[in-house]
Amino acid sequence: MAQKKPLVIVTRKLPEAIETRMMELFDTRLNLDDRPLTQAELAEAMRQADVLVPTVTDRIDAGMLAQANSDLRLIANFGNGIDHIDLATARSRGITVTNTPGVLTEDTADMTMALILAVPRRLTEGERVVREGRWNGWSPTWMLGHRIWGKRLGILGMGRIGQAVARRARAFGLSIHYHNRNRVHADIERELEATYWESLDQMLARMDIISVNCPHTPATFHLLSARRLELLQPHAYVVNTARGEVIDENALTRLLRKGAIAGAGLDVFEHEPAVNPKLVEMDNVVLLPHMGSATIEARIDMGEKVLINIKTFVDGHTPPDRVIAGLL
Ligand code: 8YV
Repeated sequence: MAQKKPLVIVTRKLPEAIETRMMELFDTRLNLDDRPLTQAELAEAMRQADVLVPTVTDRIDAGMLAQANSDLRLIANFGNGIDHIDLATARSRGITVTNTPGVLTEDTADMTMALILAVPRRLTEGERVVREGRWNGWSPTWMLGHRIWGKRLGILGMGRIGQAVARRARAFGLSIHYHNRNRVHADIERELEATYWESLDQMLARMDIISVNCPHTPATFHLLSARRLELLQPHAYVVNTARGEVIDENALTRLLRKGAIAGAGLDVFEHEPAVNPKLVEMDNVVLLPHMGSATIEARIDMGEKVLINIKTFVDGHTPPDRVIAGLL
């Protein structure tokens, strides 16, 4: 007799090819109008699903996990970061969590590089001038930014994405510095001509541009605290395509306003989708709505990973992207 298909509840609209395959493989409930679930709706999904496919917009804390029915054995996250899921509680309840690493590395690194270029070269500021009809013609001393070539880039988090950023940055003449929980392999350091800083404080005080590329974990929450941000040189720029929570956003805003930091490029925010209104007022800040992995290719690859993780799990095997608490 054919086995009963597991009920998979997907919390957001996914690329159509992924949804179609999901429907073929499992008893699937989609969210076709893409409205984010309320906490009450998410709790209801936890009570019904055998497998939940959430995204970064779903907060799955201990209280939410307590709602799960006993058949919910897998949370197959659509996305790499899993800071919105209480991993320890999930594990204690016997729920496996998977993510989608590797397939959004290059796109996120591209977006990081785009911000590294956009902020010092005043890209969006110039674009606004043209669009708003405020351009009165070329001038030798107007709209001057700062050169990228020859500057020092300090990468905070030298994992897959950090390394992909470093490769791009080298082509733009930046010298690579990094701080990471663990020093990367000597071959990688050599390839990237990267300088390792065991002391984050020491690195921050010496860089021209800082790029945040580490995950948000309890250990990295406000890693760029007010005290650390104050170590930056006044001509330094900060770029973040990782997680807003890694930077104390209020402190960053305050230091940008008083000119203690030259500018920032932010794709992620501490209280997404809310953005500090003071940041919106500033010309030296480029703001993006969490689009680091927003390519159709990445989103399809992420979906494929979700499908593989679910299928291997329901077939009784360890899914390839099982997240192990404490290993992040
Ligand atoms: C995703 C991300 O779009 O994967 C991540 O960690 O930050 C994003 O690029 C999002 O998480 C999807 O859930």
